[in-house]
Amino acid sequence: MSPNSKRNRGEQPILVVSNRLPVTLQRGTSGLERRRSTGGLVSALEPVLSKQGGTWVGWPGMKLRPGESLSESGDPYQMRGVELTDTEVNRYYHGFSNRTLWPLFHCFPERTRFDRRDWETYEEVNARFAEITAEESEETGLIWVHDYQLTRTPLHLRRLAPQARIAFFLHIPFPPYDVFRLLPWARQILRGLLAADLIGFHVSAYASNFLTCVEHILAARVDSASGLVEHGERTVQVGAFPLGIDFELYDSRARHAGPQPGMRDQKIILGVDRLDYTKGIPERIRALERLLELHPEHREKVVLLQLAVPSRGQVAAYQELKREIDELVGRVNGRFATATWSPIRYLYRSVPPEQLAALYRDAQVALVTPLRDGMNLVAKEFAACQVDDPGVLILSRLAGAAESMREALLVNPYSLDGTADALHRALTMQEPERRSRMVALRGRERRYDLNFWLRGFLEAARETRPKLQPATDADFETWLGRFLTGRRLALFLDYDGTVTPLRRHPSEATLSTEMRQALVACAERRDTDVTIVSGRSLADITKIVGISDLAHVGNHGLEFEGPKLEPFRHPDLEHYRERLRDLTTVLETICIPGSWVEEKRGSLTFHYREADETQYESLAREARTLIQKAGFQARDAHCAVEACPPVGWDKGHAVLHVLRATYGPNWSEHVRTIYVGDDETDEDAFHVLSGLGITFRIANVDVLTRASRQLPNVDAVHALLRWLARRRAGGR
Ligand code: GDG
Repeated sequence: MSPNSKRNRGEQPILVVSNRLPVTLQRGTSGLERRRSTGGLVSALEPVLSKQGGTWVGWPGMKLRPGESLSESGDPYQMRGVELTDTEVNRYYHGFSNRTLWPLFHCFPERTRFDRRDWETYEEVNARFAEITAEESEETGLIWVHDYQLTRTPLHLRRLAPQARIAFFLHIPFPPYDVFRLLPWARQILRGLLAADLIGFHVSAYASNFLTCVEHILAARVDSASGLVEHGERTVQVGAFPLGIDFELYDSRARHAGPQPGMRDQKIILGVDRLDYTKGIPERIRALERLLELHPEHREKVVLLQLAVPSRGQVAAYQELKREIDELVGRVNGRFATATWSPIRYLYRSVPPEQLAALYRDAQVALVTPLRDGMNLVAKEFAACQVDDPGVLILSRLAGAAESMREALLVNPYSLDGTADALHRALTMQEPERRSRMVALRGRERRYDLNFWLRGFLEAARETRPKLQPATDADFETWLGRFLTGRRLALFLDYDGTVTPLRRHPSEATLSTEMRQALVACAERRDTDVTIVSGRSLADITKIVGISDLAHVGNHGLEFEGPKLEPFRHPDLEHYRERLRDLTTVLETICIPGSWVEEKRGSLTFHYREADETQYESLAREARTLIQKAGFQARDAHCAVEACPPVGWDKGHAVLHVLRATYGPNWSEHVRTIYVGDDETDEDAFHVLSGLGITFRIANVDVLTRASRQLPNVDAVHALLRWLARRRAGGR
């Protein structure tokens, strides 16, 4: 059977990207062995791809030798491996994924390690996942990236495939703002995710945490009610899509599995987990101990059967946890065991799916008490397998599953007495109450199963999404109203790309009538001074704007003049003007059709906007090299490289100089500053003004800006200027 042959008619193949493939490879005595990977993500996605076909990109767990293949004939979908070196496994997987993001996202900051090298490797590996995915993405309607190991992959994918439909699903919690902001790379993670079109979480609380973080950390515009985020010119949809299980599969396995030896003699309290400190296994054992102390009548009658699947054994915290559990099991068994009974049976391994279904079916109680869990599928699988005499589910309030499984006995896993009480209640609960609860739990899991989740998510991912309404006066009032009250305003605006869209040739970038009116209206206010800050020459920018009330800064700050300013020319300008002529001649030698040199009497720009796109990278590289060789500073701009004199003077210095020259050295006490720009060179001004003013970057999705906020385009700048022109009178 060829890959994809099992695909249901009408369903498009999907491209799933996750850290692990559904099989893990091992080289044994008989050659390459494939083992099914364990864990919630594989449990969720394996049935989907098996049914629908497609490709799964992920790490197979080891390096393949020439001639060895991941796939076997009969596989219902294709697999594409991403190979990792030992150092990468250590830094990207054990390091940043499992020592940084996993504990932090589960709200264990004290267990979280922050290491720059781990972060750098995480970034490199995420980029590699994107490259390999992009190679596979040609015939795919949707690229679906999964989980915390790959939060940067959507951004790298967006660079490689700008038009692709990209969705992301997080399988673990998204933490509250106060926890998430501890991460030194918080902004990068948010930007990585926002390159997707749709971002899904298990429950609405995580989606809402994410939106709060985006609002506070990126200062992006968010519509919380509809889950929309403005990110550059794109609108990103964020939502809750609670994962379900393949209910019928578990139900049928439970009906067909044979009896489990030794399960009928005692009441079984079942725990099933990967061995992970988030799962609350030690707390669970202590709660059992408390039960046996408080209710001796349960001694010799109940057994806690705890399955713990080995997980992340290379991370020290997991090794310590294993030791802790071994000791606890020994201590509690030693304390209560009799010649014929021990209260805890502990299995440190995984069991086959059929046996697991039988255990779920025959257990009287499922004790699911994670300290924090994205969703928790064990709780759902238990309900699906309860086909005989109904048992009772005890579920931690801190699992995502608790948001919907309200008929379970909900507990705080940190409260040993609370959990012991719930255990006693479950063990003594009469059949009518057990059945009433289990019927409701099963009914919901049957309705909201894996298919329901999949359909809902895929529909949302493929839908044409609404755009967030453009920023309104109410938005500007919220961001700037109090900041401006009673103060004079110094407003700085970049020109190209800020008050006028970028054109093919700089000479075409003229001011629209509306923008001109808005600028004039701002400048006419007695409490506002407007300065245009441009990379063009002073003569050029003054001429092209042509509004006499404004101040103008040219050549990235090297020269300026204005109604309240002494004209300024940087003392080294003349010297560099000479040398620029030579640089122009040199750069002209690499010009191909569609690229040209613009000399600006102080700096110059090498443009390549109209050249063949495949030449962009090499042109920029060559230009940078020649500019640096000539002793100038090279800076990337939109389809251009700028050559600036290396005089330690930029737009930031110029803005500070203008502010001091106009309002005196104590200007920051009585003048408010707003700076709006779209370019790398504007970042110097954002840097200088951080904390002193409010800065806006007209952003595309790729940039990591120092600006306080982002605006999507020139239209939004126009709306801002109109609001500034009409706002209530300020200072003086
Ligand atoms: C992450 C999130 C979220 C366990 N032992 C055996 C076995 N398992 C299977 C279970 C279940 C899966 O592993 C565990 O899933 P969980 O959801 O409980 O937890 P995580 O692995 O931490 O999963 C979690 C999930 O992703 C999905 O989004 O719910 O919150 O942390 O399916 O059955 N399977 C077999 N033998 C075992 O011994 N066959």
